[in-house]
Amino acid sequence: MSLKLYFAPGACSFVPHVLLEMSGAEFEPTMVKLHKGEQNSADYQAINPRGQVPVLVNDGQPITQIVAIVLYLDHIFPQMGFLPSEPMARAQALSTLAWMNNTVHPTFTHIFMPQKFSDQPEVQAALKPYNTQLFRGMLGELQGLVQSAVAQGQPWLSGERLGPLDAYCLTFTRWGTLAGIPPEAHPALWDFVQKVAAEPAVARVIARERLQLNMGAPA
Ligand SMILES: N[C@@H](CCC(=O)N[C@@H](CS)C(=O)NCC(=O)O)C(=O)O
Repeated sequence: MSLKLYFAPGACSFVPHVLLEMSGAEFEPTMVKLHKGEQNSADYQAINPRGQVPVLVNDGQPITQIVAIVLYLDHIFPQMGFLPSEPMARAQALSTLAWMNNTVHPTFTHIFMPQKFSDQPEVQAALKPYNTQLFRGMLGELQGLVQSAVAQGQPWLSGERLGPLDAYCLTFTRWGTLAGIPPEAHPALWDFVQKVAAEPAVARVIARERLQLNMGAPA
């Protein structure tokens, strides 16, 4: 096994980055500078023609898309319990992961990269505030998931083990601060994210990616 992860600091690639770090396996974290357009270079497009992170490469074979990468990591590191094994709990965790990836994540993309959705400046300008409101509502939904996990005595979103939902939750909350949604808007979510960030493997990834959790606060 030879694992390599293409990631960008603070991007959604944080999710597989955390899982790989938790696994204790050797892997090569390889940074892609999205702000410099490295994802559009011929070399990177040969790895992922869609020009996005994350890409996990194992023994020279690339896997794109967070959902596929998470399922693969869950399969090759079964001892980690990244996803629950009980069928209903597993389906619920995958349902939340799919929602995060196909709804919450693209909503933020409308705020951060509106040029991907319209070539008209006035439409782009309108997309930002509208999607910020939607994203704020989704952070509220995430806070509801955190609160119901706590009410059920679950330490993490999918049960007893820290996993992809928790890492994605941290990423979205951090992105929210970048979009002007302060931590105080969702105090229970913010408390939870701090707990996720304090886990040793997560803390190592935060340090490697040099992340500040609250992007609205002075550095
Ligand atoms: N559905 C994709 C989303 C990947 C994605 O949106 N990646 C962003 C970073 S969070 C990216 O690489 N953006 C660079 C670009 O689109 O130019 C996945 O699950 O991997």
